[in-house]
Amino acid sequence: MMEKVIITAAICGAEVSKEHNPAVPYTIEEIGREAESAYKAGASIIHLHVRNDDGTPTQDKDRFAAAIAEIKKRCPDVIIQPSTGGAVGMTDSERLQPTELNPEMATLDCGTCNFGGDDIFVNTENMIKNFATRMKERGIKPECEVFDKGMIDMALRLHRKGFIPGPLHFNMVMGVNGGISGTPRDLLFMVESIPSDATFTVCGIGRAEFPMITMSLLLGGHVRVGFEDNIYLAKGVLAKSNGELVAKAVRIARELGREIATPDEARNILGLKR
Ligand code: KMH
Ligand code: ZN
Repeated sequence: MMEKVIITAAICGAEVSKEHNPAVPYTIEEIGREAESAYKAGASIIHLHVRNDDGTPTQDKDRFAAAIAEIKKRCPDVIIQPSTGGAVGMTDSERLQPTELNPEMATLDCGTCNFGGDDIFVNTENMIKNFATRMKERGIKPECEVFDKGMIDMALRLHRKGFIPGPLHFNMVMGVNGGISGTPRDLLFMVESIPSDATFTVCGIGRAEFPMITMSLLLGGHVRVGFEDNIYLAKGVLAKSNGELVAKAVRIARELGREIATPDEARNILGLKR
C-alpha cells in the first residue's frame, strides 16, 4: 500500500491578487479564513506568504507572527511552512525574516529562474548556502523548491557539502514561465533524479495543477495546491476558496487509493520535530 499523502495548501502567494480571484487573502483575518478552509478540507501543511492589507507582498516578521498566531488559533496542529522566497526583487535579509520565528519548515529556493516578462527570481549559490545555513542553525526543515532539473543538482551538491541536512525534501514546481514545463515526461525526469530516501511533493502552475498532482499521487509523491499556483477549480470556474482546491485533491487521491495524512502523520513522514 502506498504511503499516505501530505497535502500542502499554498493559500496566498506573492503574485496572485484579488483582481485574479476575489478570494485571494490579504488581511490576517482572510489568511486565517483561507488556512482554515484548506485545513478542514485535508491540508496538513500551509505554505505561507503574507501581504499588507492593500495586497502588496511583504516578508515582515511581525506580519508573519500575526498570521501564524491566527492560523494556529483556527488549526492548532497544522504545519506552517513560511516562504523564504518572498516576492521577486526582495533582499536576502528581507526574505529571511520568517526564519527568526523558528517555524518547523520553510522553503529553500534552489536556483535562479526567469519568472515571466522582465522578472528574475534570484537565488545564487551563495544565497542558497546562506539560507540553508540559517535553517540548519535554527533546526528548520528546508523544502527544496526546484523549478528545473539543475536545481535538484544544486540541492544534491549542497547536501553533499553539508549545507542541507538529509533526508532531502523537494517541491517539484512544474510549469513556471521560465522553469521546467508541467508535462508527465518532465515530472518523471525530476522524480527519477532525486535520491531514494528523499521525499517529494509536486505543484503545477495554472492548468498544470491537477494533472501534475495526479501524476505525483501515482508515483507515490505528495501534493500541493492553492491560489499561489492556480485559482481555478475547473476550466473557467474560479475556486471560491483554497478549501475547494484541497477538496478536489482529496477526491482525486482517494480515487487513486491514497489516504490523506494528518499533520502529525506528515511530521512522521518528513521527520519533523515539533
Ligand atoms: N514568489 C516567488 C518569487 C517560495 O515560496 O519559496 C517565490 C516563491 C517560492 O513563491
Ligand atoms: Zn511560495
